[in-house]
Amino acid sequence: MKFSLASLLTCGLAVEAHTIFQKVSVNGKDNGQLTGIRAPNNNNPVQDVSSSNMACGAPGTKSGTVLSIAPGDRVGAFWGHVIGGAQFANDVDNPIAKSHKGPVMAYLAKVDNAASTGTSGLKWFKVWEDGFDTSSRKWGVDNMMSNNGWTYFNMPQCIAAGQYLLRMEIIALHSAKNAGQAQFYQSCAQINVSGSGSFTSSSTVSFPGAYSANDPGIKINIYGAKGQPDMDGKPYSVPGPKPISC
Ligand SMILES: [Cu+2]
Repeated sequence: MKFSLASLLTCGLAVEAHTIFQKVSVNGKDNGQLTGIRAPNNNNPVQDVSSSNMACGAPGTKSGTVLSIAPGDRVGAFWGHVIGGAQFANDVDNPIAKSHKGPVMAYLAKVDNAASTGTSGLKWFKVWEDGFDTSSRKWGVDNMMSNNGWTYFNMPQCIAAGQYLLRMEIIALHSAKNAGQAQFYQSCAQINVSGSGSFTSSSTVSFPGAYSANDPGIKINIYGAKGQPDMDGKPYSVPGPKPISC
C-alpha cells in the first residue's frame, strides 16, 4: 500500500516499504518506465502462494510494447519503492526497505503473443537467480540495492527465438518465520527473443503451483544468533527449480 509521509506521521501506521519491478534495460539501454511491462498498480506483495497473482503480480499496468532481446544480451530489471522509484525526496525505502532481505529470480514462459497473452496456465522455467552468498552474507536484494534498484542477468545463449513473458521476482523474508508471511513481488515483461537458439525446457513449473507455503526457502527464519538477517552464514535454498544451463 502507498502511504504519504504525512499519513505515516499522523496515523503512526506500520511502514509498508515494498517494491515494484517496473522497467527493463538491454545492454545498458533503458527502455523506460513501464514500457513492455505488466506491473501491479501498487507495491503490495502477494503472500498467498496459491493466488493467480503469483504469475505476474496483481493485474495493473498494460503495455502494447514487446521488448527485443538477443541471446547473450545483458538484461537489467529495475525495482523501485513505487512506480517511478522513490516515493518522496530522500526515500530511505527506495528501492526497497533494508529489512526486506531475500532472493531475486528471473523466469521465462514461451507464449504466442507476449502483448496479449493471459498469465494463467503458462509453463515457466528459471533462467537466473541471486539467492544468498554464505561468505559475504549478502542476499540478492542486497546486490539490487547496491546497484540502485537494478538487477542484471544475461539472456542464456540457448533460448529459442520467439515471444516470452519474463517474470522477475523478489521474495522478502523478513517476517517469513511464520507461514504466509513471506512477501512475493513480481511483474512480467513482454519480450521477443531473437537469434537461433533451440532450447525448450523439459521441466517447467506453474504459477501458482511452483511454491508451497512451507518450502524451506519460503517459511524460514533468516536471523542468526546475533539477530542479523544473515542465516548465521548457512546456505539458503532458493525456491523453485534450478536455473537452466546451456
Ligand atoms: Cu514490504
